[in-house]
Amino acid sequence: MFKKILIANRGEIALRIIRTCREMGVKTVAVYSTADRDSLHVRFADEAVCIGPPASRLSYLNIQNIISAAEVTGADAIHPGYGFLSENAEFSQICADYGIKFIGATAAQINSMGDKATAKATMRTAGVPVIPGSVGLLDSVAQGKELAAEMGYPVILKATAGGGGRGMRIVTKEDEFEKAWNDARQESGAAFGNDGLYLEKFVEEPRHIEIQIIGDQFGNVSHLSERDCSIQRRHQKLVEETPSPIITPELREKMGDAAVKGARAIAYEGAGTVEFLVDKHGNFFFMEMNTRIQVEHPITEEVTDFDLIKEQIKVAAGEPVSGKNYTPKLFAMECRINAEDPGNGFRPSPGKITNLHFPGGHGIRIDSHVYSGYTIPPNYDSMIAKLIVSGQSREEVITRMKRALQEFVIEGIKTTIPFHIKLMDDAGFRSGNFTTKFLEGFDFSDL
Ligand code: MV4
Repeated sequence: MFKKILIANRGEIALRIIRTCREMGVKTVAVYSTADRDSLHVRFADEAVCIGPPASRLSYLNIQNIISAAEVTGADAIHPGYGFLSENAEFSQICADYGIKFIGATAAQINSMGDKATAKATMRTAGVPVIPGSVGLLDSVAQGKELAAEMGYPVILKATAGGGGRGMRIVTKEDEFEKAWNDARQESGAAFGNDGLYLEKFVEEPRHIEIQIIGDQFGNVSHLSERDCSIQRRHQKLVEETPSPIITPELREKMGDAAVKGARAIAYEGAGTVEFLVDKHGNFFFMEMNTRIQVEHPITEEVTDFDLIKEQIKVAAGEPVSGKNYTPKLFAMECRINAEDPGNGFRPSPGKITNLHFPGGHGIRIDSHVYSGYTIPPNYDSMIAKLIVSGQSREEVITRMKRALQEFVIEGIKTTIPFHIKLMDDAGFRSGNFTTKFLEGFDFSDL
């Protein structure tokens, strides 16, 4: 087992990792920017090293400074959390070159899933259902149009370097194809330095359902069932839940097997997520694979009683996974509490928290790094807490979530709490019958 893990992250996930390290008897090193001097991850880690000024590029993305911090403190592993360097192949490789274990995917695995057209081709070859479309990148507008005519409109052009909706264009008829092609190429070239595009049949009103997997160094892969992440606004997830209201035990087994098959095909090591779109007929298609621990991992932990960070650390240290799969024993839901004003286009609302009270009681978990008197810096992600609720049924979870949201006090800044309270009362949400378009029709004006 590792003696000392450096956590190359901040905020709630840095704290989350420190907590598990403590339980495992592993020492921790926090790194922090000058904007985060007063953060809890700095206080709760065994050691802390300042790695630069507030701008992420100069601190949490500064590979040299982070490697130096690991060398100076004698850390034998680095946990990257999510975001920042968690899916950076170069960083994974540099850690390996320095003899520091990167608690995450190898550079080869990150690269193979980071290029979306390649990822899709890999999954297709492995026998995982993929969305009908081009095999690999498109060579020309003409080829794209020909394929689109064959499949029938609407279709969607996607950037191979994309993800999270950037460089993506829906095309509803042939007249629009060329402009969409040019726009998507331009946007992805500017954003990613890679303008490769691939084409898919557009799946209308899908659900976004992902399977949590974990693989070890011996080729074993287990899955831990699904998370339903259909409640998103502009590709930002706001609520996640498990089990999915639309997943039957049969579909769970099929999607779980597909995810495991895909992960085995790349000898995947560590925690990962295989994202699927599920259409209204219950057909599912591979979309992307995330080679990191995700924000919403706690809902899976609550329903499977499995500490995913602990398992990540164990497999990185060379321990095997069981190879058996886990099905939900409970229901769980997470509301992301962001320092944003939901009544004003979710505009960021950084600043000082003048008064804070966390809800409590049975079935409540809060993963957060904030405290009363804490100032949220404007430089980073606006998520300040995750309210994770578990219970015996979806109805119980929603009732408990609403109660917890009403008990939550955060003063001095705007938060997404009023949005979540309204959502918990929404008949469409409560029915469980919604798609990724759900929030497009939501009235935020009275929040
Ligand atoms: C799609 C799609 C429909 N059909 N692909 C959005 C982000 C990126 N990861 C892929 N996305 C989508 N791909 C096909 N062939 C619809 C979306 C999509 C979406 C997916 C999941 C959750 C929310 C979404 C919101 C808009 C579009």
